[in-house]
Amino acid sequence: MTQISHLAAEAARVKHREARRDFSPAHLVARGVSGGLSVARCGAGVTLLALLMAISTPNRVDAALEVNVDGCLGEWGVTVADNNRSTFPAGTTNFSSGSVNVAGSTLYYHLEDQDDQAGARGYLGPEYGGQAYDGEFMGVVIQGSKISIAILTGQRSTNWVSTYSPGDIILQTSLGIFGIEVGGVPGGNGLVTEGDLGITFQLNRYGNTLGAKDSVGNSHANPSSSLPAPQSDQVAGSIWKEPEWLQDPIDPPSDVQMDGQSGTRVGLADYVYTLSCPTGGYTGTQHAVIELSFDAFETGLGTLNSVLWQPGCGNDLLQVDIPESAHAPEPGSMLIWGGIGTCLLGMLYRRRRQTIRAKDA
Ligand SMILES: [Ca+2]
Ligand SMILES: [Ca+2]
Ligand SMILES: [Ca+2]
Ligand SMILES: [Ca+2]
Repeated sequence: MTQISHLAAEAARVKHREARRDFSPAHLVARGVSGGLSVARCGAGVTLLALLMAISTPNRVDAALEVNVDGCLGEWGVTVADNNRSTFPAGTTNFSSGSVNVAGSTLYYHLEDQDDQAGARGYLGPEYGGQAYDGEFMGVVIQGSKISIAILTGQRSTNWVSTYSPGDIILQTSLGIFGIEVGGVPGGNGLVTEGDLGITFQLNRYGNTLGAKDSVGNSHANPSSSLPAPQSDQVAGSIWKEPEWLQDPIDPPSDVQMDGQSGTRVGLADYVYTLSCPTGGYTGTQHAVIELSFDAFETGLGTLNSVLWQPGCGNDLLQVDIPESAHAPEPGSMLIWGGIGTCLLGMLYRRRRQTIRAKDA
């Protein structure tokens, strides 16, 4: 082994050790967390505070896959390309959902990439619509309280207006249904980031888009005058608790767009919806990417159970279900919590004994 490769191997070992979620007292001492030694002797409140901070620091947890919200999906293990040449993370299978490990993190996914060259009659399951409506890939990564979502689709702003109507993202959680405004007015260069215009599409009974209104009240194509524009702060990337939903017009109807009139705004995601990867990579004409991150704790999300997204006409559906095990506390942190409980009981017991002794004296 040469010196350089030896150093590289050692660096890899160190990195591997760092990546492990080790909250054992010995490990905490080694890392200079002051409470480590005190676990055994159940020290003062400061010690407990240090331990609590060590446990609850999100960056310490499963942070291997680093999501960069830029419209490029390389870090997700996805290469976007036209004419059925896109590739997806190793271990995933088309027309399936589940989880795979990408760069050390668990990626929950739904992969359903239909023929990129299919016209309007192309089957998507459950309905038809071809590449313009194809929901191709959804990935979800949970790292501490940070949730990141990636969507690959044929719903792009350069489609004919009549075939463009991206729905909003639905989050099913332990504290109710949340929505994320997708935005994306028809036409233009298709680059949408957080704070850009929100939009509500109006469809006919066949699922074709008649028009839309955006969050500053402008009309696109020919929406009826009765279609309400989304309220001014329902911008792209905004997160809403318990909004009402507009349903798609095709049987069976399902919730697909926030109505733009209800719910409580609880946050703004780091967000992009784009036709190309600006830092090199995809510059084709068949796909668009939605990529976002937000903090579940700050938005009061509770436990995330499922993420759903579909075009406004509901003819294709991406759905990722998050298993309960994704939210289970780490065995290491359970040990610490158990230790803290024992310490607190011990402290109470000692205090009581001291009180009794003081009385006896
Ligand atoms: Ca990215
Ligand atoms: Ca496709
Ligand atoms: Ca699909
Ligand atoms: Ca919307």
